[in-house]
Parts: sequence; C-alpha cells; structure tokens
Amino acid sequence: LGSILTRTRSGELPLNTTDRLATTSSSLRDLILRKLTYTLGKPPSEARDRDWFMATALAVRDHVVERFLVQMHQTRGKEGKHVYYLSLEFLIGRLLRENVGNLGLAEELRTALAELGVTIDQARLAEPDAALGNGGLGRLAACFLESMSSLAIPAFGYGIRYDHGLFRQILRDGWQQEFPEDWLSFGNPWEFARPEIRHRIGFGGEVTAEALPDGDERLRWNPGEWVDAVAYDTPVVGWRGKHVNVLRLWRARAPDPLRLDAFNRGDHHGALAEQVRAESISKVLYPSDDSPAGQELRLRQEYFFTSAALQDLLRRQVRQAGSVNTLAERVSIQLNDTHPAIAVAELMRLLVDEHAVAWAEAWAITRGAVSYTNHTLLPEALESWPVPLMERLLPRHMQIIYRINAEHLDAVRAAHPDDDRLLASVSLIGEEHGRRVRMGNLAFVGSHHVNGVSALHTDLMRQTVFRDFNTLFPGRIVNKTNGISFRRWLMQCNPGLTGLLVEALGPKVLDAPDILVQLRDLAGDAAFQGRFAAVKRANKEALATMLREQAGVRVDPAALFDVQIKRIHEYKRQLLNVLHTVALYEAMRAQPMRDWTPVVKVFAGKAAPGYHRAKLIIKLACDVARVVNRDPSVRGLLKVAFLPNYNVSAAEVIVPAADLSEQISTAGMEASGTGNMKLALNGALTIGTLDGATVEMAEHIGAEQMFLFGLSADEVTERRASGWRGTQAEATSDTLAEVLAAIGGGVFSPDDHGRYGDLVASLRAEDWFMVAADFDAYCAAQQRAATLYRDQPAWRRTAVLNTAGMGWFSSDRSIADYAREIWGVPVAT
Ligand code: B1H
Repeated sequence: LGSILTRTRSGELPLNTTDRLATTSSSLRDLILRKLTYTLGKPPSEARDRDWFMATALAVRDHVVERFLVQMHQTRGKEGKHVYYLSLEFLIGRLLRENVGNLGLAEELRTALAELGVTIDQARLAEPDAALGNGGLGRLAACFLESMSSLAIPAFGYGIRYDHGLFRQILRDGWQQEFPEDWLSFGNPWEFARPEIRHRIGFGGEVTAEALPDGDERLRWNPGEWVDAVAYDTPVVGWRGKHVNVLRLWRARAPDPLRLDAFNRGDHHGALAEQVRAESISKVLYPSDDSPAGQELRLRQEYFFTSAALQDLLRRQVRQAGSVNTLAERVSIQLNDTHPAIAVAELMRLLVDEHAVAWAEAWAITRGAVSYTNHTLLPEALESWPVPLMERLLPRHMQIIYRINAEHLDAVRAAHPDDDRLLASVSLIGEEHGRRVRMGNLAFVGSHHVNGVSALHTDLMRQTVFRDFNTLFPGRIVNKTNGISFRRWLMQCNPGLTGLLVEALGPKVLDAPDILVQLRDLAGDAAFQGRFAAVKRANKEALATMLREQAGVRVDPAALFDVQIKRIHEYKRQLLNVLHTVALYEAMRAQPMRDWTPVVKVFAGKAAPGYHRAKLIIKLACDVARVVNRDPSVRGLLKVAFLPNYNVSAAEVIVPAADLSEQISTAGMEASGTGNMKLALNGALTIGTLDGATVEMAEHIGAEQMFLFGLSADEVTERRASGWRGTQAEATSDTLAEVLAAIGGGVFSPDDHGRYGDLVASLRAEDWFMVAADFDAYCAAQQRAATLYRDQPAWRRTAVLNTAGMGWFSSDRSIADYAREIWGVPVAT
C-alpha cells in the first residue's frame, strides 16, 4: 500500500501489476475470509449465509473498485461527453451474480467459496432484491446502466436511494396485502456513502428582485425550507469488466439533525420534526406503475433528485471545463419519462440565476443538453401538477415555466396565426382540471430529441398525444426500441442455455448477440433440439420447485408452462388469460377423457395498492386456481398458480422455464414491453397481440413462429369509436357466454356470489380493454399453441427459432442507438 500511496501522489498509475488484486480462487478465498473476519467481525464458524454474502460482495466490490481506479487514471483529462440518465426508478435486483459474471470471476468464486464450505447459491440467495422501481420502466433503467458500462460510455445514473423499495406482496386468501420492503436493514455492501458529496435543495419561500447596476433586475429565490441530498454511489461494472460507471442515488437529510432548542424545552417530537419531514423524501418508492401519485411528496421527490443531479453535473462541468458555457457539448441529460421533467426549469434556474448566463443562451444550452423518453400514452399517466402547488413549492420554477411558455406560444402564434386550438394543445399550462403544468409538454419543448420505446408506440406518439408537437417540430420525435441486458437475462439467469449457445455458435455469441441468427440452421437438428429441450426441462423443474414452495401448487414439469408475469393492469389483460383458463377448465370437465395437452398457468405480478380492479383480478385468478387445482375430474391436466411477490429475482427463475409467453395487452396500450423480449430470448413462444415491441419481435423472429391474434391498434380505436359493447361478443360466442355466466354467477366464489358481478358487467358493457372482443381469437391462438406442443419436435424447432431471432433486442443495441442518434457520443464497435 505504501507504494500505491507514493505513486498516486506523484501522479503515476495508482495500481501497478504487483499491487493488483489477484484473480485466482485462492486469493479470492483469502479476501472473502479477510472481509468476514475484519469488516464483519465474525469468525467463519459463526457466519450465516447473509454474512457470506456480505463478505463475498465486499470482496467482489474490491475488484470492481480496482477496475474503476485504473480506468480513472487512464482516462483522466480525456473523458469524452458524459451521459446522465435521470430516473426516479432503478429496478436493480440482486447484483452479486451480475458483477461476478461481468468481471469474469464466476468459476474462481465458486472454487473459493467451496473451499470455505459454502455454495455460491447460499451466498447469492441471501442478497436482498433491490426493488427501487415498479416494473418495466425501472428495469429498463437498470439494463441501460449495465449496457452503458458494457459499451464503455461514460455515464452516471441519478436517482433516489429509497429506504424502502416496492412493497412486499402477500396473498391472504387470494387478496393482495402490502408490507414494507426493507432492503437496507442489513446494510448494502455495494454502495459507498459519500457524505462529502451533498447538495442543498430548496423548497417554498419566495422570489425577490434585486436591482443590478446596469438597470436590469435579477430574480432570486429564497427558499423557505432546505433539504440536503447526500450521495450514495454504486459502481456498475460492464461486461468483461471493461468499464465502470456509477449509479449515484440521493438520500434526503435535514441540514440540522435536530432542533436543540426544542429538545431542551422538552419538545422531543418537535426537535425531530424537520428531520422527519426532510427525510420523508427518500423514505419510500411510490408503488404505481402508470398513474402518477399526484401528491405533494411525489413532486418533492421529483424535484429533489433532479436538482441534486443537475447541481452535481454542473459542478463537475465547471471543475473540468471552467464554465457552464460548453455544457451542451460535454453532457447529455436523458430524462426517463416526465418524472425528472422539472429539470428543464431547474437547469434554466441554475444557469440564469446561479451562473449568470443570459436567458437565450441558457435556453440554447438546456435544449442542447436535454432529451426525453416517453414510456406511455395512457392519458391518466401523463403527469401534470396544479399551478397553485407549483407556485407554493417551486415559485421560481413557476416563473421560469411561464416565461418558457410565453416564448414558446409566441413562436407558435407567429407560425400559425389565429389557431387557438393549437395554442391550447401545445401550451405548457392545461386548463382542463384547474390550471396545471403539463410535464410532458415541458419536457418536449426543453428537449432536442423526444423518443418512444417501440416503433408502434413512437408512431402513436406522433399521431395522438404529441400530434401537434410533431407538426411544429418535425423530426424531434424519434424511436428507440427498448432492449434487455443479455448478461442478466440470458447468461446469468440461464447458464444452461448459454453453455449450449457457446458450444453451438462459439464464444463470440457472448459479445455479438446478432450471431444468434445462425441458430436457425440448427433449429431442425434433432440432436440440438434435444439438448435445447433438456435445458428447458431442467429450468422447468426449478420453477416447479418454486411453485410448490411459494404458491403451494404441485405441477408436472412436462406440462406446457404458460406464463404471464408483469404488473397487474386491465390493459395487460390478465383477465383475458383467466377467462381462457375457465373456458379450458369447463371444456375439460365436459369431456374429461379427451387427451388434453397438460397446461400449467403461471401468474405473477403486483397491483398498485389503490387499484381495486387489479386486486380483484388477482383474487379471481386465485379463486379459479383453488377450484381447478382440487377438481379431480381435471386429472391434474390443468394447474393454475399465482406466485406471490413477483420481483427481478423471481423473474430470473420463471423466464428460463417458460414455454409460452403471454403478451396480450390491448393493442396500442403497451408502449413496448420488455418481458416479451426476456421470455422469447430464453426460448418461450409468444402468444400475443400486435402491440409494443412484440410487433418488432414478429419482424425479427417471423410471425409464423408466434401465436398472434386479436384486434390491431387501429381496430381497437375504431371499435371504441363505434360504441362497441361486450354483449355483442357474448351473443356470438357460446364459450364466452358460459365463462361469464360461471364467473358472474359465483362458481369460483361460493363464499361471495356477487364478488365478480361488476367485473363481468363491465365486460358486457363498454369492454374498454376489448377482453370480450378478443376472447374467441385468443382461445383459438391458445388452441394452436396446445396443438403445437403435442408435436414436440415442431415446438422445439419453433422455440429455437425464437431465440435465434432475438439478437437485435439487446439493450447494447438500444444504447448504441441512443448514443449515436440522440447523445452524440461515440460507441466502440
Ligand atoms: C411504463 C410507466 C410508468 N410506462 C408512471 N410508464 C409511473 C408510469 O410511478 N409512476 O407514476 C411509473 C411507471 N412504465 C413502461 O415502460 C411501459 O408500460 C412498458 O410498456 C415499457 O416496456 C416500459 C419501459 O419502456
């Protein structure tokens, strides 16, 4: 260490080869043992699995840090443009396997732990699942961070270090109950607390004008309340340990830990009140994956982390470039949905008020640096904040937004005189439900590019929500189809398939997933099919164990595993899947001796706590499961399981084991989907609608290799306009009529016959999500799947073709597209 010190001080490489950590299993073993003994203070004889996890993670972190230091030294002074990915959610999951895999230390670690008498799984499964996100949007942010490191793009992720992530879901008698999640309770070995990196965040107060010598006036915000944002850094190592970026999450702290004057008066609660109020900002993730919470605390969260991120990156800019003037050339700020959209006003405030940049120049810098990703067109999901709330909480920002809006509307008026409809539509202030700031519009005008997350979604953005903006700013809306990290969603979660792919295609497949297409040549090869199927079978046995232990359902691993794993939402149509389950059940009871394809229906997903209809759908799935699973006339040929507490770690078991992937959203409503990609990559066949990125999957895989069905997005629009009613479907489908009668009549809810009355009534009436409308087509697609499954060679061939077609859906491809077409950042390869 002495030599590190001297050489670092003289500006040399901080770590030369003799100082470097050895990557042999024995040195890894010694390092783990040292961490256990001296950092955790436990002898091996006392160590529990969790201690082994902590010691292992700390040892692995040393290796990550070492790469980071070397890289810092090598790139000092030559850092290119930096990307800042601002996201209210990072759905990280566990990190041990990812970091070990990316560092290339998996085998060494296995041996090291074995010598200590521990298995990798013992340590690995003791890691809490970091659920700082709700679903696809948060998981996308995590995959993108990993890809930015893998592509050696200098980047920071910025978000909130929530004390409590997404709630734990427990099913009590089929009803979802929420319990707080506590991922930090035993400490987080991956992060570095950086108490010295701290930014002041203001709220409330007032704006004062200060006369300047030249006769102008300068506006100053004097917040009435301050909260500190303290940095916690998690290094993110890319594939092959190439590059390390940092995920910097902010924790809210009161500037003063307590009010001593109040404490000394005996007011012990009052002494802590400010601290409690400040810290509530980073206390808990809002558990909604579509509709914004709309509460003041949510706006405080959004502003808190956005301001901390911008202050942080401006400080770095000034340190490295001497001024803020070149910001737009040196940084790209990506807004993950509108949650950080206040960045547009905050960056203007920081530039104009704090760095004395002229307004017009500040606007050019802001628009040059910021870009925005839209993730949903659902009207209820478009964020807007009441003007009075904004004026109270962020008075200076409200002034800035008014000025941006005035200039924006002046320009629109100049180009399109007398078009009041247009002005109202593109204004940053909406008047529909009281005066509200439209965050999507703010993000749009403040960005150089706005992107959707699949080709269909981007088209719909241009045609619907941002139609007028698209006319005013042609070319600003671009598409960047989502992707997934192949490291996590293939190599780590499915080592069996990965090994087979490496044998078949060579190790290059690990770095260049586009060569997966070469699998097409092997799709008809019986020997290869057999090995592909053997991998799937082993993964299904693992899932069968999980279903037995966690859902109490025994299943036959030979059956067709039909999985729907995602947030519970009406537009995702878990209900359609349940209706088919009931139809199949009734058909089996009517003809018990037909030779049915054995099917296991697996459901998993959380409902937003206030979303009653979604919770009722969970209850219905559980009610149906209870009846079906214990009915002897079904002879075990149909099993239904609702697996509680779906999270990233559960997905890592389910995804490799699935035969059939349910992607059955009402067309036009799922912006992209990413579970669709994970499942197909792992050899599941998709039953789905032409929605989101499933459309592009069909282009890459071949629509013939999927079970596509149902109304198109355009047809859904037409149906809705024509006053469609579900009774029209019921009148022409005996099966649908029987299924609705059974559910509505209480066959599955003998304890409460009326439980599903309203649910069934809404299908018969408006049928907004086209469940009744698509029912027959869905059942026919299900039948095609069941029939194909009986021809195992044909099924296996199709499964191989699905994997073969998925190379393009790597998040490395998505990120390379962002880098080249939005960020202007060079990418190697
Ligand atoms: C997606 C969200 C979302 N779209 C509001 N929108 C939230 C909206 O806390 N909130 O208020 C949280 C999340 N999430 C998903 O993004 C889409 O539904 C998926 O189709 C898409 O694959 C994913 C990633 O782009």
